[in-house]
Amino acid sequence: MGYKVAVVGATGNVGREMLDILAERRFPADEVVALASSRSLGTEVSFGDKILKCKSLETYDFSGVDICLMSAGGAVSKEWSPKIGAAGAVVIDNSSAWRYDSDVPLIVPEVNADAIVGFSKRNIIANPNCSTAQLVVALKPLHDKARILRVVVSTYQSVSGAGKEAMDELFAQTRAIFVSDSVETKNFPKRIAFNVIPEIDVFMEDGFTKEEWKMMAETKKILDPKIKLTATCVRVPVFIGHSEAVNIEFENPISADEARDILREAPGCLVIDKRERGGYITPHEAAGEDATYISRIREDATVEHGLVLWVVADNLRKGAALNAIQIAEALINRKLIAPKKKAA
Ligand code: 11C
Repeated sequence: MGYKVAVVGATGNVGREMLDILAERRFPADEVVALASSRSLGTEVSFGDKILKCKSLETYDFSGVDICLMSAGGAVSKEWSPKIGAAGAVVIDNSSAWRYDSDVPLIVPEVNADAIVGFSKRNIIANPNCSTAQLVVALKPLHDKARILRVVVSTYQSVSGAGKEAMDELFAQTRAIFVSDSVETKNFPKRIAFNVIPEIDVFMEDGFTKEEWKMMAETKKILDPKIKLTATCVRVPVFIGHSEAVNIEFENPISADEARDILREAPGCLVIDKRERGGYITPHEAAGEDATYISRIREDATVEHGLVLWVVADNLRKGAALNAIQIAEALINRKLIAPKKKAA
């Protein structure tokens, strides 16, 4: 007997990716249900070679659902995740609604799969922000080897992180500039085509943005509360794939060669680091892939024990949908969940 899986937010960038990945990985599901708001009732989405018609989240009976993959934003998750969890489904939530709740584990399976056991308090597990997920996959094996003290990260984040309409806006602005039409700005604070914008999510009192704060808070929760991290998050005119320039200070010595060898063996990581023209990965090459790519590994001689890396991943996959499904697989592999008996 397989699982009954509901995907909430099935018409969005991440929801569609969740359906694709469930099919690609042959997730052990007997039934997959696509759910969205009542506005999208009947909208068709693909699941492998099948087409699913979206049902309404508001009227759906979750009592037979085993796993609910949720990617419908923070407000929907705040309202619905506790109700779905109380109905007996384990909710794996992609929003920021529950990430910082001490009763909700925040999981990147390659890094802290053991923390998953804490899910039973609320029946909710949180998926991190996309820029954090790829970062901690790269940091974890280096932390195990040489203890990270401080990280300085600058991100180059694709527009798909801001949703489908933001992707359309980049396309429309690029086209408008080519045909000398007027450029409209709706989803971003400034023009994104042929530009970069150092503002993702809202500003906080200290001048950092919420995206920058999330990277700090989530790295502490997932990896180690002692790690100091400061981030500058920047939106770039790339459709899919987040890139990060990461400067790391360690307590103990670690050479670039050692780091390269460790990362080559590390789960989820793929090292492409040739130290020659084009011998690194760009987001264009990471799009559609599952790995977190690590390139440009070098020693930072300005501190006692320092390294600099370039980290790239598909933000919709490892940064969101893939990580959520890996969490579901971890629940199954650890026998923390079993399919409910379904009415005949
Ligand atoms: C972006 N990282 O690229 C954001 C999207 O907290 O899950 C994901 C926001 C989140 O805009």
